[in-house]
Amino acid sequence: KVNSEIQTDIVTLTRYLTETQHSIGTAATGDFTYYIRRATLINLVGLAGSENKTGDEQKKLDVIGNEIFVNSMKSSGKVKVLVSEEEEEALVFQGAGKYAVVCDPIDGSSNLDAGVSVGTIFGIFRLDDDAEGKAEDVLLPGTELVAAGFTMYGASANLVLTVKGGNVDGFTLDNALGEFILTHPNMRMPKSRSIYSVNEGNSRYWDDACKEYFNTIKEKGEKPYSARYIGSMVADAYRTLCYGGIFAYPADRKSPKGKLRILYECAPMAMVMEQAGGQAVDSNMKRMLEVIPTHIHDRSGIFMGSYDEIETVKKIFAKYQ
Ligand code: AHM
Ligand code: MG
Repeated sequence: KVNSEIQTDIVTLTRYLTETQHSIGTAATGDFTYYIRRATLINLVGLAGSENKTGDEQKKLDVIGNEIFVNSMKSSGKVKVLVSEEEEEALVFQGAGKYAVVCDPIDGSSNLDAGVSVGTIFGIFRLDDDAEGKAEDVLLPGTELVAAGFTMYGASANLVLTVKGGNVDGFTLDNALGEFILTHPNMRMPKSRSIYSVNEGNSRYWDDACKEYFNTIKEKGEKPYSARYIGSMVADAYRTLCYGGIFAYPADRKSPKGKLRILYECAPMAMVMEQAGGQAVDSNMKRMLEVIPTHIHDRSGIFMGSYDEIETVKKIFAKYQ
């Protein structure tokens, strides 16, 4: 007798990418598929390995994580331009690569010593065929991303991935198999949920619109919101994706441009949020995916999360504009 409880039709990341590639249609070359598989897996393995061997301070792990990411992108032969949070300049690789990759190799690294979840954020642009390969090639709005996502190395290793025009799908690493398994297909964010996530220690620097919004959700609703702030964007974003609510890192008087980086923190997360049914805007209430950086490491304020919650933010900010 076959036990119907046992899942026999497992979708691994490899299978998923092969199948998605078909559905993308004739424009798909397979290059992108190859890139993701390499990037996520190799980076993850490298991260775990180096942590065990060195047990070293967070700075070192940042550097190691970055080197692993850079080397895997370089050796793929598919990437022409790479922007990493850890590299001052954009890296340009020789060869026939058609893609530009933007990444934060270990986001949330200031939390590493405390065992808090960290992760890798990434976005992928397809370059024009005649692109020379320079930093300016990636000064693009997030609407140009062909794919984006992030990993989170926590109680389990999770990978969230979205391809332009597609769903947001969640995978969990099966350590025994060494494969990411599709465990959260078509992740949809609840339209609203009473959870807010912001570094409230900065509230004295906030502008009046920002103060009013957070006061409103704490003081004026039927019941107060729950506060949840991990201080590691991948973890706060993952929770927001699963449960709903809002995550914000507003621009303020101390950081007039915000803290988080447009290319490899804000834009990829905004793409994930939107494709899961949520929204993401900057501190001027402009759609985050339409913000164009003028420099690869430019920052922005960001508000992202459940659709209705961002509508409320916009309404309150409109009074002050
Ligand atoms: P990092 O890329 O140097 O790790 O900085 C980004 C992190 C995010 O993960 C997190 O949302 C934010 O910085 C937390 O900042 P703060 O400590 O100011 O609240
Ligand atoms: Mg970061």
